[in-house]
Amino acid sequence: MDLYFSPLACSLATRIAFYEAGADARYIEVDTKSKRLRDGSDFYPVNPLGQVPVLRTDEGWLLTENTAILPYVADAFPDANLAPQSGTHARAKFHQWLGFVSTELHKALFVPLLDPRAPADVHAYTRENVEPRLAALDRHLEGRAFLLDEFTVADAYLVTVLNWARYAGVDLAPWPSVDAYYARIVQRPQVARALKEEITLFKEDQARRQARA
Ligand SMILES: N[C@@H](CCC(=O)N[C@@H](CS)C(=O)NCC(=O)O)C(=O)O
Repeated sequence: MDLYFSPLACSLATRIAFYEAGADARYIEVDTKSKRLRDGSDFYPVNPLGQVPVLRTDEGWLLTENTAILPYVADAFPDANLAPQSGTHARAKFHQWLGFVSTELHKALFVPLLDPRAPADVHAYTRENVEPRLAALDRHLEGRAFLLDEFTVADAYLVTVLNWARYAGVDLAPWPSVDAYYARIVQRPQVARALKEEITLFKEDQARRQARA
């Protein structure tokens, strides 16, 4: 499979999923600002929205949306146990948390907080929404190691999103269970490996931008 990704973007969750599964994949870097791949080719034919992640499956079809890609990867490697494979309740809870991370954290909080083009009142409004969402997450994570009973791709997505907190000026300390969860999950060997590699790629990308400026 091919993963179109951008360093430290939400596509990191799928890289973590592949690493946790011990699966081979091809990683194709996208500059989401210029909408070009590293070889200069146009990314819009791959995703008309110009967003990562995009997964090209082994059959050659393209899949977008974290909430579709992550369960797809989990289902493709069932031995890795990255999603509940049966049980209406367990599957529903899995999708509940994927939806929460995607809509309540990723899109509702971090996209506006990280976007320098967002007006100051949008930033102020968004900051008001940080507390109730992280407080709800904190209550859920109290006494738990993962979002569900075991590590799933929902955790891969959550750690990816929480990793943006420092860049968004959000201190996780007021939510001790969230803070401890993040500190713990980044130490998982495959999460640490994925993060380390993408931090290097992110820095290289920044250096290229500065050299062009
Ligand atoms: N709805 C998509 C959104 C993905 C998304 O927000 N990707 C960001 C990176 S985290 C992106 O590519 N941003 C560039 C842009 O929107 O132009 C999903 O959940 O997968």
